[in-house]
Amino acid sequence: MTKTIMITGASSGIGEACAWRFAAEGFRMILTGRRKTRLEKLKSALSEKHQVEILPLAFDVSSRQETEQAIKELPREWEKIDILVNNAGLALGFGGIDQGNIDDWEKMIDTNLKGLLYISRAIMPGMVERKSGHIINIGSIAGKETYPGGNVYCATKNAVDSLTRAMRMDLVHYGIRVSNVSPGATETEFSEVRFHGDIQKAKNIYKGYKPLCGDDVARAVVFAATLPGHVNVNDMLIMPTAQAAATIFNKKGE
Ligand code: NDP
Ligand code: 8X3
Repeated sequence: MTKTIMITGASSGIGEACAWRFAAEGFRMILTGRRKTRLEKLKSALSEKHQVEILPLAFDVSSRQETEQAIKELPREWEKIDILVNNAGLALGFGGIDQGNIDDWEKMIDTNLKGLLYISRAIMPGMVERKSGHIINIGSIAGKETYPGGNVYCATKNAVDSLTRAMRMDLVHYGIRVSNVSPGATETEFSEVRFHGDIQKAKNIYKGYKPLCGDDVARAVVFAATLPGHVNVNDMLIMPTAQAAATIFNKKGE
């Protein structure tokens, strides 16, 4: 039977790349994000190329009320979600913690941490009831290593790492798989968002080396999702070849 996947944050970057890869594999997909027009456009483009059913669903994962309502109001034929990719997330700011913007902190915590929890809490009971399912959390190198200026973003991704392990322990009894896919530098809209729309600053992050692209990460996510049911990818850290650690790059291409 065709599996149903929900990808949060599918309106750009890694989430959108996952949508293309999963569409090519024939999955039915619920694609979420706040930007409804983007999701509608993606649905049209995907349906034109691949004969798959797609439900675009616009809501803000950082709002508990919006998230609970969106899941509660899913049409009956979309209620059974086999795979959840918790991808929606963002970094805001890249400076010293003593000067940190508290609104930015709250947005990162509300989205990357609380948002992931809200959506998972709404989806997990169905998986438990069916005794099957797969949750794939998108972590980050920032969850493995803390780097200067990364402070609160790193803390949220550390929390994703920790929650992935916690979910695996609590859900193992129901045959549910839980994976963490943690990318290094990936060129998406991520840095543009982090620098509050400063495109030049964002471009500089990826200068002098070849970063990952969304599709590089999507391949890893699809790999984890399509392994036989008795195999679980616990943790996958994927980096550009030119990146050895959070702040160590080979920028000889500069
Ligand atoms: P993008 O900015 O390109 O994509 C982020 C996605 O998250 C968008 O689709 C955005 O949709 C969605 N999103 C953000 N906030 C919310 C919200 N409150 N509610 C619903 N959706 C939201 O960045 P990436 O693709 O790079 O980021 C995807 C994930 O990968 C994030 O969790 C990020 O932390 C992680 N990551 C990124 C890396 C990188 O270097 N790029 C490396 C490691 C991890 P919309 O704006 O429409 O709501
Ligand atoms: C995004 C990668 O290194 O900018 O999670 O934190 S990094």
